[in-house]
Amino acid sequence: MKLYGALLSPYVTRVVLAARFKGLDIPIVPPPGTGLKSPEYLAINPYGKMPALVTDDAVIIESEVICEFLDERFPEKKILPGSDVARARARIISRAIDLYILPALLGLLGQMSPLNRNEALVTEKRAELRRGMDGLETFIQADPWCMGADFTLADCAVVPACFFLQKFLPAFGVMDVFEHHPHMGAVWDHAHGDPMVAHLLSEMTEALNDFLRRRAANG
Ligand SMILES: N[C@@H](CCC(=O)N[C@@H](CS)C(=O)NCC(=O)O)C(=O)O
Repeated sequence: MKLYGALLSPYVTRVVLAARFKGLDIPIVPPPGTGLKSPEYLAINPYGKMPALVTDDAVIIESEVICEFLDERFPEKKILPGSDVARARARIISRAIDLYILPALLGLLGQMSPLNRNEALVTEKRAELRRGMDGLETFIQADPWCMGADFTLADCAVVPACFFLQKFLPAFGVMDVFEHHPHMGAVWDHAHGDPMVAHLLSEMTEALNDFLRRRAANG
């Protein structure tokens, strides 16, 4: 198996967390050719997005679908909880990250520089993000993980989102990112004490610093 992608994507790192939790060592490889929109990669994922998982018998795209696929194919250590209601709630959290958090956050990424910022867009995206986080807060148990004692699909989605919230919101004057969302903040704090998750967070920090260094060097 291999996973096309990079650690700077919250969608890719969702899958990496799921795979590592399950004890799967899946190499992460960059898209072939000139990148995500190369003919070679579009033949793998026609949407030209990462991640894409390639196995001996299939190509699976969409991070949440990949996580669920891995959980079914390698069921020894599950990332989906045992009861139908708990599974639905874990999926709600994961879906809410995709629908109500990451689009707003990614919308803000283009507005990082205060010099040429579209303030109306920033206000709109921040309000969208606030609504997304308010909703998510009602589903996260933070006891200590999103769904309680066990690390699940929900944490695989929430932890990378927290990483990027924490890295980018201060640029918009939000210093205490989880001030109004203590459950999300508690999961984020707990994540740092988990060796497997903490290791990925340090890899993500390294990848982000590397990206920022290269961007600065290229002007
Ligand atoms: N719904 C997709 C979203 C994947 C996605 O948007 N990935 C971004 C990287 S963070 C990407 O590949 N963007 C490139 C593009 O949209 O052109 C998933 O969950 O896998």
